[in-house]
Amino acid sequence: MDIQALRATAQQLVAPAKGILAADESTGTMARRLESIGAESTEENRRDYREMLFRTVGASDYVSGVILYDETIRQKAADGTPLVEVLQAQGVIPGIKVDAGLTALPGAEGELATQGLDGLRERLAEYRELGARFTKWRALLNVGPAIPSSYAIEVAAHGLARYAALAQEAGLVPIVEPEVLMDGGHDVERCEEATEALLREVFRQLAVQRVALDGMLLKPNMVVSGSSAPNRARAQEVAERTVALFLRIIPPAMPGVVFMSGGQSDDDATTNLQAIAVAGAKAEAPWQLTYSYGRGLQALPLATWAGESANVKKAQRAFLHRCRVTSAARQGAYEPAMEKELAAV
Ligand code: 5MM
Repeated sequence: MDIQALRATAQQLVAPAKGILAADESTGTMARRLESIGAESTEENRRDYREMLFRTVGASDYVSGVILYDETIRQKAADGTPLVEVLQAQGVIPGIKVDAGLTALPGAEGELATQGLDGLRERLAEYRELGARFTKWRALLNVGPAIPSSYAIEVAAHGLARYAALAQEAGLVPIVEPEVLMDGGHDVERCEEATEALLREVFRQLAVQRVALDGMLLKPNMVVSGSSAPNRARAQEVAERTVALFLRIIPPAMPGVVFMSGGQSDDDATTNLQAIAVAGAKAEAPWQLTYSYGRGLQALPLATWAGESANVKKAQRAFLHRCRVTSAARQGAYEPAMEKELAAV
């Protein structure tokens, strides 16, 4: 394992002012996204939409890497250039989602497990050939009155560490994504409790399976209230709980935490990241705190594009705007007044 190379890539991905674009929606998820704007989910439409994002001039000032899906890493832009090369030409690092989605966890009602370990070593080698330099695997825990169970937590952490060890062996930086799902009416304490249990087990398994923490990144949820909770925690509380929890658990050797937006609105994802950046700086957090947003960066450009080629420029301005404000938040420099900038372009 070339740990120097892994460390260099991990550090590049969390470079100052930058973060990651998650564009790794599987075909089913992408179909739902396209349906939401009245567009058909054809291979060409999926390509056109992602090409629009990847060719946004200036976005590479804020986006260090893009997580791709299997279809996208093999796709060519309309002019025949591989999409991977479109990214590389701008100094953006291509990454790839390598889990194969979720399935029911046997014997655990309402709980899920991630699939995709079979044949992973071979798939990783192929993705490296195709240009990927980092990877992502997502484990998901639902929150309910009696869940997550310690069984689901162990299975999730074990899979994440198995994947991470294989990714490092293949020369790819693993992004380890343990998600406590925001869906539900649970309060912020419950999210914190589940996130703590999950992260503790994840770092235990990473150690057992000999993953080099300095050559990986963590993609967690923020500590937030459930999406239908009656009194949702505000940004200040989200930030204080998230940073304090991470300081208790995450070793300083790891270069960065790249948050998901995790179903928050793009406004909330920005405001909470801003508060986290401020709290992290105050606590002298030893890792970079930045973004690996899917919906948090894409909601506005997707709606603006609406499946029409005539809207490409406008949608690119919307994407660039979300990249700018999210980067500002990551630096603790976001102000709500920045939202007016979009109307001015
Ligand atoms: C949790 O979702 C990840 C981050 O995106 P958000 O910022 O929108 O939460 C994202 O990378 C996610 O893992 C993929 O989009 C999931 O795709 P599939 O289709 O596999 O669920």
